[in-house]
Amino acid sequence: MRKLTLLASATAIACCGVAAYAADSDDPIVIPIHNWSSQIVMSNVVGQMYEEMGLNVEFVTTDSQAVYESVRLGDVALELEVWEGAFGASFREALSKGGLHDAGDHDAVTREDWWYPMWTKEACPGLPDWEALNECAEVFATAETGDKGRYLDGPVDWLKHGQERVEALGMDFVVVNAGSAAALWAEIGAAEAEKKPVVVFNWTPNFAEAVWPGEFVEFPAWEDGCDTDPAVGPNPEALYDCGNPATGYLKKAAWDGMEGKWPTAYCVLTKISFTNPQIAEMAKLVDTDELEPDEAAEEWLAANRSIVEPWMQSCSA
Ligand code: TMO
Repeated sequence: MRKLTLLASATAIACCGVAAYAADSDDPIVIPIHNWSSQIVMSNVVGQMYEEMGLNVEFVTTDSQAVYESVRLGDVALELEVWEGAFGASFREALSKGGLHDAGDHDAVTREDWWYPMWTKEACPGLPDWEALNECAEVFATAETGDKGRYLDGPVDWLKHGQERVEALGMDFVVVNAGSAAALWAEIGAAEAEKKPVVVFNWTPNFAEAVWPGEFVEFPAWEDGCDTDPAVGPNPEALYDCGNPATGYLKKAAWDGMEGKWPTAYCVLTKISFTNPQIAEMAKLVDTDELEPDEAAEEWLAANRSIVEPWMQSCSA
């Protein structure tokens, strides 16, 4: 009955009839939620799409690295934002163990790295070059970091290896991990009034690019193996002596059992492909407009029916 009611009320997919989704299990599709806004909103968007299709959905908050083990074991059904820079290594490791697979790329091109708001360049004109940044280390010094510069890295579970990079490249910086994404935005916001130079972890697509013009620091370019083979990168004895990929992927991942258990939901997952502006907008609805993630998802979906309906319809026949 629940499926019938929900489908009848979902005018957008009235074309497709109830039988279209009957093959999917009634068990909840468990969708993992992490600690940055676009991923939380995107997960709610897709959860709401599944609910429109009459499927049951459950959200669980999980660690953003451990989740690949959870997908592999089928404890969660999928992951909607596999960022190459932060999660490529955990994703590849889980792939090699088996149980999850690559469910396709989003259209979005991603970058995650050391970043500064543009006013920082006045104090350190050689930016964005990393060696110029290092020569300016003292302009980023705080009481906490002595004569070294402060770099505010992301929360520890994003595993950015900031400390390893500082050591591998011999930089005069102290790496401090933010407790949350919100702490990164607070650091930039607090520096803004006096145009204080700051360097923090940031990424794109994100809401921040519309609020604070800025640039990524240019480190030695990423090469495959920089995180596994010391010979890769400028320091022959160290890992992590490269920047993150400057044109990284954003993938979806699925539990191998998802297709058999929820064939329609799986089909929709493979069609989903969000763009940079769409993902930045998802983050903005929470980080700038201060909506709750489920409300942000409702608003995003209402404004983007023409994007999502074809994905749902193409899986209903
Ligand atoms: C994984 N993140 C987008 C926060 O860098």
